[in-house]
Amino acid sequence: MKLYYLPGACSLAIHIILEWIGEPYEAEAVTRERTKSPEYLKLNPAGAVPALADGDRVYTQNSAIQKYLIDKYPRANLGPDPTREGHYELNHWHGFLGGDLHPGFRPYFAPQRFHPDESAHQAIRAAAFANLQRLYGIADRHMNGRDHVIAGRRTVIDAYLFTFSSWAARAFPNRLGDFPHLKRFVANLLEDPGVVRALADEGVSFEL
Ligand SMILES: N[C@@H](CCC(=O)N[C@@H](CS)C(=O)NCC(=O)O)C(=O)O
Repeated sequence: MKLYYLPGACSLAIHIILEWIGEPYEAEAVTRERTKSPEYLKLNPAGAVPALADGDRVYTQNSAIQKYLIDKYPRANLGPDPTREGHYELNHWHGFLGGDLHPGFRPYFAPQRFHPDESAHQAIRAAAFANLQRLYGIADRHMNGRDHVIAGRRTVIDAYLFTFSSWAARAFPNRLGDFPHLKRFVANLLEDPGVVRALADEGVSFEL
């Protein structure tokens, strides 16, 4: 099994999950340029990470890879509670993190993709920042009094929320200072051996 990742990108979630599973795997760093090469586009036509090659198949899309790993390694117990409510919670957080929060960063990191005129970029970034603050506020209130996002134990969603929280810690002027519950959650995971290994492997570090 081989993970293709960009250091510190959303693929970090899969890297952490593979560490938590504890089975042998390879992880190969790619550059943004390489994700657009003909060779890589055969792996993932969307030209993005994460991509996970397993046997003769390649799995893409973060939430789909997470579900694949939950099913492939049931003993790692990284899935939701096996109830209707548990599956709802998993889908809810995949939607919130993958559908709301992740795309919320695009205008913040790359305003030039939204307007060619440089004079518009500051306003685009400010609007994106306000939206991200709102979304992190929702996640922060959810983490009040919780050590894990769902199920009262470690699941794939912890790795996913950790990954996007690391982006806030690295990119926001006040890091995670406005989000005390998220900050505690991230601080706890920074002590987790699997998280430590995945971050070190990717050469990523950040302060809270
Ligand atoms: N919907 C995809 C999004 C993947 C995605 O946007 N990956 C980013 C890194 S976080 C990427 O590879 N970007 C390449 C680029 O922007 O050129 C998923 O959830 O896996």
